[in-house]
Amino acid sequence: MSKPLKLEQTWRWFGPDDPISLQDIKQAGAAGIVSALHHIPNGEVWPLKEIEARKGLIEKAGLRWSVVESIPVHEDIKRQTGSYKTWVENYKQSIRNLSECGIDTVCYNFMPVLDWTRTDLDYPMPDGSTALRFDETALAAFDLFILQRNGAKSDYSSEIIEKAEQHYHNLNEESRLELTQTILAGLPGSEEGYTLEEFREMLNSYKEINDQKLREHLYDFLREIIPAAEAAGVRMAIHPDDPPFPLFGLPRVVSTEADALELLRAADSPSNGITFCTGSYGARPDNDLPGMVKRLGSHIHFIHLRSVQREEGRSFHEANHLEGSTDMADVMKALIQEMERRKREGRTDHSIPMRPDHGHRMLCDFGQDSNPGYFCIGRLRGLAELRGLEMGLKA
Ligand code: DNO
Repeated sequence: MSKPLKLEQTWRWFGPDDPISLQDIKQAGAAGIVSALHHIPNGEVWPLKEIEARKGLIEKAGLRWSVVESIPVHEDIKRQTGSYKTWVENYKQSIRNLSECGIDTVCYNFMPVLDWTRTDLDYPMPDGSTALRFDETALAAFDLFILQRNGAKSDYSSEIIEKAEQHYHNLNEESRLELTQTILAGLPGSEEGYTLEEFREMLNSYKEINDQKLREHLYDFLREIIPAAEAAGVRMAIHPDDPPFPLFGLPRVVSTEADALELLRAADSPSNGITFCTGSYGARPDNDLPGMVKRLGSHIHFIHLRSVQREEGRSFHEANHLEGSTDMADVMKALIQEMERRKREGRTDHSIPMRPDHGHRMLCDFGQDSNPGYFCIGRLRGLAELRGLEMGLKA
């Protein structure tokens, strides 16, 4: 029997240490799990035994391990330094091992040094919930006056520098430390955290790598792993840069529709795909989200649905899933059309896995320890709204 034509509702589970249990996730109505072996060091092969153990836990709860998010890409691969060739071979082996266990979708990213970046993890919303926020002034204050990065000044306008200086002076010691921790300690899912000194060293190691070089390194990586993924029947889904513009003078190469197109062309294969993250792409007003679904749709292997409210300049905060700057109904319509198209073409992957990405901290989330952005009630609300939106649009 063919699968019903609807997005596969999934939920990110950080593994046995996640304060939100698989039983909780079942009650949220998700059927698929998005998970990763966070304990395996970056670069190492994911052993079959470990994959099977995680899969066993998920299946025992009556759920399915739908997507791996993520197999991290070692910094050596992004810089083409050190043992990067070994890490690439290991990456291919991890893909094959996942395939052997029946797991066929893998999310990853190619952001140098930091995975996603925010400056505030508890930004108060008018209804009493809190949101994640990226404030470009706070980021510049950190860069210019806490990190004191060489050459940072040339990356900002004089207006931002002035505002950042003011911002910095208004912060007490504790708030400066908190800002530093928020940016450097590593948000959930990012496997690395740094001290200020380590961070300076990491930035320094990218001194010679400009946008063009990082692109070449990404495309070289794709030309290696995509054929291996195709042979194993695994779909790779690259996550966009979050936020989708350069930070700390580092190059960014997965921020726009043009970037996505270019990387898809670099290794022409059905296995070369994208994670369509409406929150990350949506932080740029020049990314036309429904249009991207129409044009890149056949390569969308995984979907993160959330909406950001764009503020002045490059700042934004995360809105409720159906609010903010993204017209989620338009995005959903385009996704439904993409699923219908796949079905007509006889593709078996028409139920594209989707997860509600992030969510406000609300209600009893305040009494519970959890990963920033990954609270239970906020995501439960998001998933419920998105599920209703999809059903309503199909009615
Ligand atoms: C943040 C996540 C990212 C994502 C990675 C994918 O909430 O969307 O950490 O998992 O960038 O590799």
